[in-house]
Amino acid sequence: MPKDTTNCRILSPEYESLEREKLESLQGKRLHDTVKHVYENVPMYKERMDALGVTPDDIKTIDDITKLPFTDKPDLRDHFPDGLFAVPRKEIVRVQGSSGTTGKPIVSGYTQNDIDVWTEMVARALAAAGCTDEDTIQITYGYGLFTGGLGVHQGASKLGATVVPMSSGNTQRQIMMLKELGATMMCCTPSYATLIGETIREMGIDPSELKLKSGCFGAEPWTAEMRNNLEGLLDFNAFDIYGLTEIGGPGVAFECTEKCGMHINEDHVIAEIINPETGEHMPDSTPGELVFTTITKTGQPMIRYRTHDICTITKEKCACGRTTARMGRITGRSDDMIIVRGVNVFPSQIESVIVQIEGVAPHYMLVVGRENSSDTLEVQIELKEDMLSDTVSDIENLRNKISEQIKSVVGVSAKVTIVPPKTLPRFEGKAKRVIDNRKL
Ligand code: DLL
Repeated sequence: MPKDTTNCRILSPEYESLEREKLESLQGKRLHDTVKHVYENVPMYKERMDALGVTPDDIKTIDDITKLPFTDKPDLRDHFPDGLFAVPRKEIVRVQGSSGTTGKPIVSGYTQNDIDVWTEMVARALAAAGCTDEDTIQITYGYGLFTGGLGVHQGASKLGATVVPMSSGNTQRQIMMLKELGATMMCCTPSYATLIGETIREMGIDPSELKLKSGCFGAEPWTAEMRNNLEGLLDFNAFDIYGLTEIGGPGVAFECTEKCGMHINEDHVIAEIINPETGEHMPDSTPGELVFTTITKTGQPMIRYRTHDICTITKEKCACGRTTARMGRITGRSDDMIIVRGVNVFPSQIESVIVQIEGVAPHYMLVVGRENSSDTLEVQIELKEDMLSDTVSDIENLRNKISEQIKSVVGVSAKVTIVPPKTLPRFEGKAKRVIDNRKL
């Protein structure tokens, strides 16, 4: 552990260190209340529960959760934008979002209660990383619909820290502010933190000239090696933080100083690990798909929401004193989503762009890589045979058009490469349209 961790603390021991039996009984009660709330207010849940012959009164303990139907990203898309709101629109005080599967964003509506719950979850994560009112925290997650910037901002403000709301980008300026304002904490994606660390070294700045002691990094998968590298670059403590828009944003789970898994805020969510093929529960510490049910949200509660993130969960007590279950690093996805520079990208979004463009065939391949600690995305697309006679400038125009459309629909810039007809692989079974060379 490279830096002082004396301020790292358990913010709400009454929940974070609650005896498991009491915690699970609290979860059961909150689950019942949430199920009753969505049954009475969200037609989709009522229809699905009626179809299964389940009523809110059948849900009394956490073990009853398996009686409930799963939800998934397409449900959010099909009910976009507010079909899953469980309260009148006037009670929704915020909407946050992330990219969906076909260009429509995934949005989540928050009541003031939901913002307070989320703020508490992030505050616990930051407190576990040592944040107090003595700290200055530079927030380099994007602000906007993405939950990273505002989410961490709220949590840091609750702890009374001095917030520097930089948002992402402009690395030189980030570094200048880190130095001048003397931030003791920094929060962003791990790949951007690495880029900042490398740039600092290239500029000849010694990390001891900065005051950084720790940071919470997440929104994309990273490895133990990436953490070691980052901690070495900036001589500080790098903690993992996990979350997703649908469940609340960052802070759903977070690391403590033991750095052996992320504590799930179980008084606010119930986590399950299922076999993605059968939907059945997997034993403790066995990898499977993570599923969340929110049990304190009122605006847009989610019941058995399939994250498609693959990881393990253990309920063994942690040496830090918290009793909450811990999830391991995300090791993969049970769908084809990839995260490029912090943006969730689905091959189907790119496909939806390609099929609308004349001159190219609906065959494509996404190649993801990493250069200078930043993700790269190349989209290879086949030219149609009847376009072969076109001039170089026609093809260049086509390439630019596709590139612009991808940027506007998906939200990331990609290098578009037009390849000759019939050169990309064809698939007999499930198409494999992503080559990820990042070795995450
Ligand atoms: O990425 C929320 C967030 C912001 C988390 C800032 C942490 C820090 P979405 O844009 O909805 O929300 O993307 C959620 O990102 O299902 C995972 O696949 C991935 N993800 C998030 N945190 C981690 C992490 C935010 N620590 C999706 N490790 C999730 C690995 C992560 N993957």
